[in-house]
Amino acid sequence: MRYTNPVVKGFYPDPSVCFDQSTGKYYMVCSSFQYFPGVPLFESDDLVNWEPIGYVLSKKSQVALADVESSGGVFAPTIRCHDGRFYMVTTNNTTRKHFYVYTDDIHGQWSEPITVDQDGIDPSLMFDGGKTYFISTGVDDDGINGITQCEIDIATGTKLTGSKNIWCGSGGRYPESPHMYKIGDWYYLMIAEGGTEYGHMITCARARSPWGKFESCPHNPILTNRNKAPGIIQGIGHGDLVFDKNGSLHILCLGFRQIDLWMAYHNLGREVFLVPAGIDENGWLYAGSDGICEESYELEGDFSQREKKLYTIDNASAEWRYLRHPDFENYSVGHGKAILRGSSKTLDDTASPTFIGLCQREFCFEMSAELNIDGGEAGLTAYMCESEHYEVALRKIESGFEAICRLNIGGIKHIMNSAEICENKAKLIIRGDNFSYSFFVSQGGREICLGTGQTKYLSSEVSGGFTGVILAMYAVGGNTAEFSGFELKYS
Ligand code: 6LW
Repeated sequence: MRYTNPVVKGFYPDPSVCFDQSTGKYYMVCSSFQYFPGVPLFESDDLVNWEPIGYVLSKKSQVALADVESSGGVFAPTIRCHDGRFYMVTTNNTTRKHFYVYTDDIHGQWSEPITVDQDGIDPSLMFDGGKTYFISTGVDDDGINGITQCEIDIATGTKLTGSKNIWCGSGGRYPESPHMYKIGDWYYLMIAEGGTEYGHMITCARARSPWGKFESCPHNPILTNRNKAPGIIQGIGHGDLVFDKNGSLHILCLGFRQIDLWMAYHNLGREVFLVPAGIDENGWLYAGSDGICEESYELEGDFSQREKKLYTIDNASAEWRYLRHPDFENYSVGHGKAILRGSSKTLDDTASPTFIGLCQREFCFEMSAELNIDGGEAGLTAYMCESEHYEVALRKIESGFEAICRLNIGGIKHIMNSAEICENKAKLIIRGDNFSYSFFVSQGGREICLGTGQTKYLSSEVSGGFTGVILAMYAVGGNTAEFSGFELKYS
């Protein structure tokens, strides 16, 4: 069958994948930064259709997120399956600590974190010959910056060796995202270089031992879209290698989609791409179409690519996102309703305002809900981070209630329009396409457009950082907001 990239759309960066021999299923994790729960987890039968099955770090004790900066917190994870146990290893970049958790039931709870004392980010594990290798970026014991490795006791996280540099990459900046694989007699080290922007790439080296000496692949980078122009798909890099059930190799990697061919902005975050890979007659890894990730590929198997087109309160539970450490007393979500109690925290704060949302997965969408408030402010937001977000909201004013459209760009706030409404309830709507978000209020079947904001100002190019837009319901002030009939629809 033919599939289309990205295979997982929206803000799901830094994919890592493993195959569970015992069930024939693939599992994937992604990074999650300041959002809770941490590390989204997906299951797949075919590498193309990925079902969200929840989050790895679902307890606050597993991840320190209080007051973390946007794009701080949980960086790139790795998932591995070994001896019937799943491991997820990641870095909390705010506390600068690597840690891993494990479970014997992928659909159940994961352990409390076990930390490993090594510098850097992007940790990975390789199990080989009864040993566990812990590989990350960072500075080694001799002060060398690059890809660093130690051996650990997987039961305790204790280091059994020092940390030693094993490769500095092929010469690109930011050698990161290392994963090591033993295939035949070779140890392949696959990393990303160039930074997670337009110059991103995947490079590779190989050695006869996990400690090297690693020899750089003569045709590095093995995968990059840095010279593909014009092209919507950019930033291809940070990937993990996986054998499918037919023995073919693939890379699941991140990339992003520009809002338009000639507009180098992306607001959906970094997404997941599936790229065919292989090993050539000289024993080197290759990937994509002459090293480029295209939009569509053939994959052996008789299945179709499915996409969820409608999210409601009752079918989104595996995907809700909260900011940092939410106070769940402020949320009652289910049976078609989200009842939110606002606090003093606003969308402008590096805190946990009352906020519950979903990744924006596609440029074109409509999100709507009937909102009933008894004071304060509540509404729908397209949220990139605390300094870049747009919202349509109802709020209490002296004479009653009003609907507003507010844009926040670089901390500059502007109310595009306001409309006094005769009751404390109305339907709020956000419609998006590649270029703009438009904000509507509807009462008695009469819809008014309150304003429009350009998508490019909610892009990573403007706001910086590593996240993508979350479409959310929120409430501010010590009052109750009842959202009913919430729908997020993709065309
Ligand atoms: C991640 C690094 C990267 O840790 O971006 O794209 C960083 N690659 O490997 C944050 O996602």
